[in-house]
Amino acid sequence: RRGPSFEATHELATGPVASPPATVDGFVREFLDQLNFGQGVKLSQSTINDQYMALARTVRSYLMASWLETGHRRRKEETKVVGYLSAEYLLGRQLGNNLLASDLQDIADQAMERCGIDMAAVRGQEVEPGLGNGGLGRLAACFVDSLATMDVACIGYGIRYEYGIFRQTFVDHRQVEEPDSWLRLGSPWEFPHPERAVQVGFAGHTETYADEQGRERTRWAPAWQVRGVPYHYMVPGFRNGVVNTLRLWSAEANQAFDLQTFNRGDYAQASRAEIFAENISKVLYPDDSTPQGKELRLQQQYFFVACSLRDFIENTLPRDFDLHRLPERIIFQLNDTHPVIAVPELMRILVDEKGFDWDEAWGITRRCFAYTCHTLLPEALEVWPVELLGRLLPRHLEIIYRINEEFLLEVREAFPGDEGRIRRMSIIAEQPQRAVRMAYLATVAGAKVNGVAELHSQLLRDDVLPDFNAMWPDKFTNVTNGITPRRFLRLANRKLSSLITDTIGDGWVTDLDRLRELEPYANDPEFRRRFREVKAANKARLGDLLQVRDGVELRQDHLLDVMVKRLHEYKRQTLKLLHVVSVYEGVLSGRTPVEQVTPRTVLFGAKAAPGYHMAKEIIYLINAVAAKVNTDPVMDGRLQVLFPANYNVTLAEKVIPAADLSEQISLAGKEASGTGNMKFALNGALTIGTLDGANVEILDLVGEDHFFLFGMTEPEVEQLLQRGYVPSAYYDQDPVLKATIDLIGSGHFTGGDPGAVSAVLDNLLNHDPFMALAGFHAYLGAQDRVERAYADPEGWSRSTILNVARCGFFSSDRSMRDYLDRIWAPGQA
Ligand code: TH1
Repeated sequence: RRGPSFEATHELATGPVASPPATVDGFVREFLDQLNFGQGVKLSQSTINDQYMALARTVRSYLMASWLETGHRRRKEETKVVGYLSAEYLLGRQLGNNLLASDLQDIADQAMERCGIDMAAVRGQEVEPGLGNGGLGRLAACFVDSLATMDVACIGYGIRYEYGIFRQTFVDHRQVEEPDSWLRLGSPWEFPHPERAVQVGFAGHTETYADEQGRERTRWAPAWQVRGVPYHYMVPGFRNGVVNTLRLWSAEANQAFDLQTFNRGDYAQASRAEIFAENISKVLYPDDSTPQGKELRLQQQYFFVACSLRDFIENTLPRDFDLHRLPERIIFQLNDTHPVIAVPELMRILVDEKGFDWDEAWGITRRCFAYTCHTLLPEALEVWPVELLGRLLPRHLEIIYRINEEFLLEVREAFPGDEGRIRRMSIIAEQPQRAVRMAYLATVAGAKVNGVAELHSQLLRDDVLPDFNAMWPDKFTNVTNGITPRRFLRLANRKLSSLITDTIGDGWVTDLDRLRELEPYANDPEFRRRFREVKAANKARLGDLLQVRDGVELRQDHLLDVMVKRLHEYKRQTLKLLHVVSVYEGVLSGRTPVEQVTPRTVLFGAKAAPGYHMAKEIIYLINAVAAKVNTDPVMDGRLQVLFPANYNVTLAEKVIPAADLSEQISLAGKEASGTGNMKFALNGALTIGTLDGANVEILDLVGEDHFFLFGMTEPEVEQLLQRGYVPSAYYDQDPVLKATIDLIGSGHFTGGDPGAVSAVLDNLLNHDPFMALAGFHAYLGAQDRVERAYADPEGWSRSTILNVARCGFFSSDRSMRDYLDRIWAPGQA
């Protein structure tokens, strides 16, 4: 039914593989084939899930020719490949993106209509693969999208978690986590390749022996092994015939179960090995920016990295490839420290398995890796106790020791007699326990080290790795993060996309700097009116969704003020909440006449790491405040707080295009970059924000008349810390702050129980590590400026248009160009 068979076509592989015709007829035929022969049902009996599965497989079959062609071309090309190593990929739904990339949106809509199928319901059937926590995982997904669109050879390597980020619900205002069984109804986008499985060893011991030439060699005898099975995902470029590959590894037992034990009747024991092995890729650790040193997490890290290196060296490079030339063919980009164990793994492969000299192997390894650091929080820099690493990966620990020894010799040579520096720079920390500092290992091994925004890269040089910067200043560079305009503008905001395309053409989708051409239209009243119409339509769409999804009403006449991101103290959701309560308290106490309150809906979205107690208390408090404020007649409905549960990529795509105000209010020096900030600005929201992360660059580009800046600079934060920060002093001196906190402390929001909020309030008044109280006054001032600006719709529209026009820089295509120029192919690009 497909013409030439797959095998025959693939073998010939001289021209394009036949795709189904890109017409409504062709699409309907392929879809019905998939429904009948793939899913095994007739249209009349099919469920929504059948229809979703068949539609997904239909879209797949349109992309298949390009995928095969791209793979074939890459094998011939002999170019350098980017091996993106990331423990997280927060992909979001695939159907819409793949329809967009293959330009089949309209055809699919018409085809489904012809089949009498509700396309919106079918789209709603997809469970997004939530294989990441937040910004770091989403960044990886944006990067692979951009590389495909730019036709750069890239393999994304990661873990196929059976359970992604937990599903959040609220019970009595508190977060409850439920497992995310995203694979339950089938996963039509993945291609398992058990024939490409690789073995990964763990634990055991090392031994030395003499090879044929009498050289002393080391080998590792692992105590146990698991099988890594790759699952391939298509990463289509935007309408360019390119489809790259994301290769995610799933852990399986080598032997399903022990038949003898099973026959003896000990069923639990018989399947123990299987369960043990499969645990490795069972679930994503739900911690964002604060790793916890759990053994299973190290197993996950080594597992996917060992699979990936093996896969690239043995199965992707041509047979008999001379590994001396490895750096010509691969650059492994380390997405934070999670994959850094790849460094000793490559050394082990080269030295122990391939018989390379140490120096030779090290010369190669240092050119095969580059390291991206995504944080500044000291508690977020991964360290692995020597005891644990030595037990799980004994050979890797030996290799790390030797890397460290030779590195410290280098330091001694560069800075003779400076023993303090040597202790500071050692890859092995001695206190509080002996542990491997993964960021240092990555910095020593990496050809380049980059931060993710200008400010962050500077602080990385000055505060986190100053000794390394002194030694190798040229190693350090910046690449400011970006977001893919395909998903976050073209797909998520079709109305704004059409308006932009009607005005300046559609080149912006792959060349986002072209948005500059919108600047003159900021002065065009008709364009501004259409821009406002788009925002209103997006708000209505979000209202419809929230009605169905959460049973809440989104007031269409309100300023929509949005704070969506992981729940973290440094991001300061509490500061936003203090603002909300202060508005309410003002009315309650009679200080503010209610008619003077700008009608506003504050929308939060945030998951807390399940073990992060304070974050969960803050979630409780937000929900408690919402319940009161939303229903207290004194507010006359002018202040609403919404907190839809389970914020994820799918919800983001609806929330962001509807937002008026974007909250980016972390304490300066704490948010490495942020990427939500970019998504909002590009969708026509104005930012209220601090001089932190990429906010600094957004402000530079849009100009301070179109950005609500407030708060301390990073050096001012440091100075205040030096002087001694006393949060209670702000409480004592600012009557509005005092009244706000007292209202919370009175139990007003918690059924008269002050104890229910004491953890959050005690922390604020006595510690406040992220200086929410110090920021309160300036933040309220900035919110006043927001309200004055919002009262002038023409001025507001003008600013939002200028935000869109001036933020083309934040395309992840630009980030990828910067990686190519500064890290992956300097001098070549
Ligand atoms: C985030 C940063 O917090 C954020 O500022 C940045 O925009 C994003 O990465 C992308 O660069 C991080 N996420 C994690 C997650 C883990 C560990 C460290 C970080 S930093 C698990």
